[in-house]
Amino acid sequence: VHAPATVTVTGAAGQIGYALLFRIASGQLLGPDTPVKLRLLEIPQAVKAAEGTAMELDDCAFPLLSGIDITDDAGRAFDGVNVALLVGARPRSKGMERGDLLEANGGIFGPQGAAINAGAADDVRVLVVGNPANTNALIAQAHAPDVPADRFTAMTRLDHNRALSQLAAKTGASVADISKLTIWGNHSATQYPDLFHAEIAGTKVTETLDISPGGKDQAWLADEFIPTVAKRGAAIIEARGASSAASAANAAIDHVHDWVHGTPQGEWTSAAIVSDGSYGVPEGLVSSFPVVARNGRWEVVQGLDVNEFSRARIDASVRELVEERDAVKDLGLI
Ligand code: NAX
Repeated sequence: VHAPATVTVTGAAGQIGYALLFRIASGQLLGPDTPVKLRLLEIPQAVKAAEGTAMELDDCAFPLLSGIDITDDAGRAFDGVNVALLVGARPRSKGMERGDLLEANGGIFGPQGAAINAGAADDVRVLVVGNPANTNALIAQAHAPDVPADRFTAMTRLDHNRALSQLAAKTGASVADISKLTIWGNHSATQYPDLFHAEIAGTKVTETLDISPGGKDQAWLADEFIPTVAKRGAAIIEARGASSAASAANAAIDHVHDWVHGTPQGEWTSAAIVSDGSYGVPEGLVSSFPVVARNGRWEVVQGLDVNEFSRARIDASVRELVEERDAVKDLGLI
């Protein structure tokens, strides 16, 4: 059994927090050998609700849960943190312009990045879930100059899992047999779920589905698969009357678990990480790539052939990230 790890969850009283905390405390985030100390960060008005969730966590008597602290102070929340899950964010309200949204979130993710810089453990890993996730991660990272930039990531794993599920439904395959699918770019409607390298039980999807230009399945790819994955969040809200929560929590667990324990041999996944310039994505942007985790670090899968269809879509999503970065720069948030 390892020493306890400190896991901080922001927005802990929210609906993703409610789906996430019990899974962390039961050992699904870091594995059965790592006890967990939870830190719940909330805004003052929601501290009481977080206390209620903590009472339920107590009542589960999880053997691996070695303590819960609840606070509205970022400095306390991130002191000694090993894994930081930044879930709480400022949602877009009616009539809010993009600049206002970015500014409101800059006021959250800037100070949280600074608190991570000041107090986090040397091995800290940060996953930003709160939207706009990629740019919120960029803002936090910019405020943490002493933390290696590659410790800041944003979540596109839910998009990845949604794409797996849609491809499985189309082909009748099991999700477990699908590999090498990629989400590129921003966690937004411009994201590009790429099937051109995907395999089902080791056979290229392009041998089963004719998704090449002019091919019989190209319309399905462009008009069904891609928009269904990209707009799945809106479809969930429409059906459930609330946004994705359990599936988002599940994706956060998958992301951190793979980051710490490694991705399976011969497979890859998707995560938004700080670009090193790979695939023409400007250095420093937090953009989604095909990635493997090795020795506790994300590495971009290199050498993939990017066709014209993919190039145009990757570029469009990256352009949106550049615009968001330029906007937060102009606002003085980075
Ligand atoms: P909720 O509104 O249920 O919960 C958010 C919680 O964050 C609230 O309890 C609020 O008090 C808290 N909060 C706000 N500001 C805070 C701050 N400065 N410090 C600490 N806590 C703060 O939202 P929920 O459904 O849990 O979603 C959380 C975030 O995840 C949203 O930004 C949402 O857009 C985003 N999502 C991201 C996804 C992704 O794939 N990257 C998918 C799911 C989800 O939509």
